[in-house]
Amino acid sequence: DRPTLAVVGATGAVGTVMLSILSQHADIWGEIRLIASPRSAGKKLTVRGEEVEVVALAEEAFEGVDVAMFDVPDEVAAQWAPIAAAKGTVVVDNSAAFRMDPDVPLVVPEVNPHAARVRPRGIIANPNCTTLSMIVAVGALHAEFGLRELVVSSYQAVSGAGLAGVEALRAQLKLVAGTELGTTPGDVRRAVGDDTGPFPEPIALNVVPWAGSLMDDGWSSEELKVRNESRKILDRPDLPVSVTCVRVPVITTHSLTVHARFENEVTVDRAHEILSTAPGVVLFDNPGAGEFPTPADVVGTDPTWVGRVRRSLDDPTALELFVCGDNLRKGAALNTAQIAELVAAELRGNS
Ligand code: 2RA
Repeated sequence: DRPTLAVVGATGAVGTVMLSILSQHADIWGEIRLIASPRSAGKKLTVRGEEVEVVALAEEAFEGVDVAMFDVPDEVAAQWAPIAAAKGTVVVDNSAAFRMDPDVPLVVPEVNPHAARVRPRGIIANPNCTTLSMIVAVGALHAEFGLRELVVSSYQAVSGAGLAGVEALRAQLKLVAGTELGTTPGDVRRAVGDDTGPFPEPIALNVVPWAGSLMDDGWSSEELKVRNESRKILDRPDLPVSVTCVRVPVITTHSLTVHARFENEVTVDRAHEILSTAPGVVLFDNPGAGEFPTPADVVGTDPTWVGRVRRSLDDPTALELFVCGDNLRKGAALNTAQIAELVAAELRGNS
């Protein structure tokens, strides 16, 4: 008997990618049940080439469900994941509600698959898309060289802020297209108007050094997530991690620059060997030929792409990298699906 899967939040930006991934992956699921807010109940969505009617989020919706993938706001996950888990469903949750709970593993199948088996609350958390866009590459280097410190800057796509982020960029691009804007202070802001969508500043023709909400001492919630989640996934609770998160006018695919310092001296040749053989990583690093990853080419693909690998000029134990990952695929839906597939394999093994 193949396990039953539920997709909770099937109609959102990540949910849509989730359904296409489920249609592309080996068909390991029996029933796939689609669950969303009562507002979306009754809608029909296509998965595995079949139309499936969305049912409303309710306790009964989890009846007979073996694994449920959640992509809903934090407060909805905080309320409903324990309800599903109490019914015996293993929940794979893509919100921030449980990521730092010591009784909830935070899993990236290429880095710490073993952690998925120990889940006292019946919940497994999926990391934030910014952490996920770099951690597969960083994890592979850590396994060989042993990390001592990470310094990271992100260049985050607007779809990280959901469909509202995509709509805001598209609307703003229309307002500035074909103009000479971007040459005097405030001209872009005046053209875009006061409604900048989910971003605190215009995002067209601009970069915005902010993602998430304000935390202590000027840090953003997104920056603290990348720090805390990287430490948990790599099982290095004291790892020094410093992060600056920046939003850029890209629809989908987060990029990051990474300064990674290791225990001993490193070489670019060895880093290239590791990255070119690590599962889930593509090394694309030949700047002389103009070859490095950019969101325009990476969007829609599964792997973490790495380029611009250099040894730090002033520190032979450190590497500089440029990393790109599709924030809706590996950054969200794909990693969630991979975790669900790990659980399915485990349930099959136990039955
Ligand atoms: C963002 N990482 O890009 C966030 C979404 N989880 O805004």
